Amino acid sequence: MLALLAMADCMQDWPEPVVRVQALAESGLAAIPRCYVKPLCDRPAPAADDDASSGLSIPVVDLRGGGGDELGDQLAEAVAAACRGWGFFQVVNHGVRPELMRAAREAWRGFFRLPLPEKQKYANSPRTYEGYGSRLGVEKGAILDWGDYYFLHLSPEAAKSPAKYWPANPVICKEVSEEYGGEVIGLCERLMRLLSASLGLDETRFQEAFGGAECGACLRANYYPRCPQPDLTLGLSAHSDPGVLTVLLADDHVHGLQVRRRDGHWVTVQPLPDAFIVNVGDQIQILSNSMYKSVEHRVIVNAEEERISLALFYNPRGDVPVAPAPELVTPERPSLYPPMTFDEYRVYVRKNGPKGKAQLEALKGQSITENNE
Ligand SMILES: O=C(O)CCC(=O)C(=O)O
Repeated sequence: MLALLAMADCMQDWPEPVVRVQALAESGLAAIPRCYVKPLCDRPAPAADDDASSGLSIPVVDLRGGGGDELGDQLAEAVAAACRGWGFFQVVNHGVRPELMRAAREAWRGFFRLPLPEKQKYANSPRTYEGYGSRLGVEKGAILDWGDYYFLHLSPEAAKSPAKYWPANPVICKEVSEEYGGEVIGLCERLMRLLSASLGLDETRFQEAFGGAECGACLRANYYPRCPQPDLTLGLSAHSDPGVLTVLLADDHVHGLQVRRRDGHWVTVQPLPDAFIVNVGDQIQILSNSMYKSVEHRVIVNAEEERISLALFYNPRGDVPVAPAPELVTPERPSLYPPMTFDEYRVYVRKNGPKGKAQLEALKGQSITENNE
């Protein structure tokens, strides 16, 4: 606990003055500053070498129906195959209204189009991350990503900071995001039942293990400006998501999300119209004792067009210890992770910023306190 408090303490402020990537991009510079230039091993491959050109793509799961036993079983099987093979899938016929999806994306696009001083009123700090931000992690001298974002908690109510919470403009932003959040949280709850059933567990098992009706949900609107040297940098570095599930609404016409295949190659996702992209987070890897694994993903940028995406992170209740479900632990498959709460895990991950899967791997067989020291 003391280690956790000490860590939270070093996260009061960013280690360097924050520069808005959008302002840099709009200044018309021809070369990106050194602090955005990734080491060679992290730079995106030239488009022609991308696995998208080989026709590979993440699976698509059609959620229509599924109420009856047989259809429900088929759906659970489709989800199991997608989680085992990729940890990423697109969902169609998911029940969230396409007009609401578009309205939410356009409301946030409107926010990023506001003049800089207006956006600066919502500048965030690493203490809660809520608000307008341009970096993840507090490591001094870190190589930064080519993107800005707006982050906020949708639920539970108690997690929200009272000050500067929702941007006042665009006026529609709060209403549309809350409505959108409500529908996507409903989708997450449905996916949780399918995931649970797909591992042969009672369909409420996952939800209960993560805190029942008090699971958390956060929204991050990501904005990736045009970049004069897209081959040298990333919009978002490789990472796995710390929570339970992420439901991503990608840009309607600009690609950018790449998923790391089991063999290490990066595949660019081609979003289907009105689909969501879903991925398994670290908490599912922990609860399933690594039967389902969270998967690294990253974002590439381009010189021609800005890109926007909305990521809804569905998280466990902050104070519930999460550990491998006893039903999934056997003598041949012993428990891989120590129990830890999401509040502890999030501080640990936030301190370091995006680091592929290194952070979760480092926890295997150790306690979070050892790692927080
Ligand atoms: O913008 C994207 O496509 C992905 C965003 C993402 O991975 C995230 O917000 O964690």
